[in-house]
Amino acid sequence: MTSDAIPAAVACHVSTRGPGPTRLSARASEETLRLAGQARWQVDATVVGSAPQGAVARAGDLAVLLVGEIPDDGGPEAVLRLYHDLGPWAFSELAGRFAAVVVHGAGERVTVSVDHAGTVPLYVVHTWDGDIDVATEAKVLAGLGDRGRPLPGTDEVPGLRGVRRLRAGTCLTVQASGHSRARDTWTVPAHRERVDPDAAVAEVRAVLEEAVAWQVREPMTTVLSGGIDSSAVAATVRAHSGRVATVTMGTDRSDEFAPASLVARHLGARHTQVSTTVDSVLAELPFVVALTECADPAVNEYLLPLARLYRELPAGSRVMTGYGADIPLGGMHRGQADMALEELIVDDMSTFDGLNELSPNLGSHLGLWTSHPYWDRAVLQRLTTLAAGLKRREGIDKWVLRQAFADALPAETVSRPKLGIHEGSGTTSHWSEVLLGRGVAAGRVQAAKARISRDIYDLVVAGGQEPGDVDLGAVTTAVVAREELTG
Ligand code: AMP
Ligand code: PCX
Ligand code: MG
Repeated sequence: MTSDAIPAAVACHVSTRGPGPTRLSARASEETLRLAGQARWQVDATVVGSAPQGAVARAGDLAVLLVGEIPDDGGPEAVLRLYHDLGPWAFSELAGRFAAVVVHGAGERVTVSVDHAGTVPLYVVHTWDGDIDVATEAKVLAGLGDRGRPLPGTDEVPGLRGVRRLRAGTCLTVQASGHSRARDTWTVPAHRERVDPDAAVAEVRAVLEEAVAWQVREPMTTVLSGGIDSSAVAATVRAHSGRVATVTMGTDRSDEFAPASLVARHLGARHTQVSTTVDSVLAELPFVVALTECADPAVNEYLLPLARLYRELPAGSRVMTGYGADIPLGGMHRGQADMALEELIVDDMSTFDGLNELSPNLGSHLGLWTSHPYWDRAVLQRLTTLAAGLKRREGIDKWVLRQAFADALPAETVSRPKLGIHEGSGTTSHWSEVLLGRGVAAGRVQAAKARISRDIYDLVVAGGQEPGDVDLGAVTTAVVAREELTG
């Protein structure tokens, strides 16, 4: 599949064990490339994307593979130039939505890095035999890590022994000989800046404009709920490109069609509505778990409706979302005391890593590329470092964002209270009712969701089962029979 909307590489598996079968979920062109090769140290990469060859740049004894994208149309060549000058510190300079693998010499040294927020996950196995495997999905490394070494800057993946996930904003150099070293390339800002409210409003708008500008690539659709986050993104796309295409999904249980249409009309958007059943949304669970490789039930509940909606979008296109704005802006904490907001934001910003909410895998298995401008590095930096008093002001949540788009959106949209996608689509309440219908006690519904997510994780991530072969009804029956959930 060749499409300008899709990066040259969206997934990879790099190995010093020679080319072998690998089963990445991403759907696009796939090629096996030799990154380095001499005697023992051949390094082969299976690369999936719109132009896998174009994802690799070489110079001297360096080869760089770039998965995802960096600003200014910089490809792997830009990474290579920077790496040439700065070595591993190159990755502190790079903003973007990417994972990168640098192979040194004949492959006896491999450097890997992910972006500031780890939005393109990367998993590593380094065996005691000296083999190195790196992949954008943990499950393709299952079984390789039995003799895996510990690695700095990484966390072990639950259920997959020896498979390690590179932490957000980390660069790791692994030597075949055994020595390895990790460096921070970005850390969640701990400080807050004193910014005049009017200046903050202007800066938030400007920084979001820049983030959208570098990530717009046609064909592109903005997934729109009609809430402030996605409406601000749609307005920014419209301002940048002179046009915007939007899509809203609703179910037989609940929808946000009216507020989304209001925004679409205001922006003159090419707007589509997708109607589906809430049952088909819930049926995405095995796919969502397989793609996020995360068993967190809350995150999976947020992603279910998005995963279902993505199925309706044409392969080869790009999707822009408003996902994640609530994390640095503290938008999920309505009703909590103002004093606590700063602490709640600190908590949310210290727990995102590994949830893989922003992983491109959720779209790339359908041939889509997703981007989330609120988690662009500069936007995230700006939003995080603003004092909480600019985030909840005059009793209004996400005040600074609402103010920033007050002149670009209908007044009703600017003041619309937050409604999470899991609520607006009826996903949360439907799943709860299914479980109550199976006899789960009201106070045990969350526990049941967690157990079901965990069981599915064990099947599709640790167990390597195809998500399409998982019977959610059977998993639910097993969990209800096994756990004490009914009393
Ligand atoms: P939320 O923060 O819960 O509104 O959801 C995260 C993102 O998902 C939003 O910013 C939108 O980009 C997208 N989204 C939420 N609800 C819908 C919907 N009903 N239809 C299409 N996209 C949606
Ligand atoms: N969201 C939030 C993020 C969900 C919380 N994630 C976290 N704490 N890491 C958002 O869009 O910002 C909803 C549905 O609310 C998704
Ligand atoms: Mg919303």
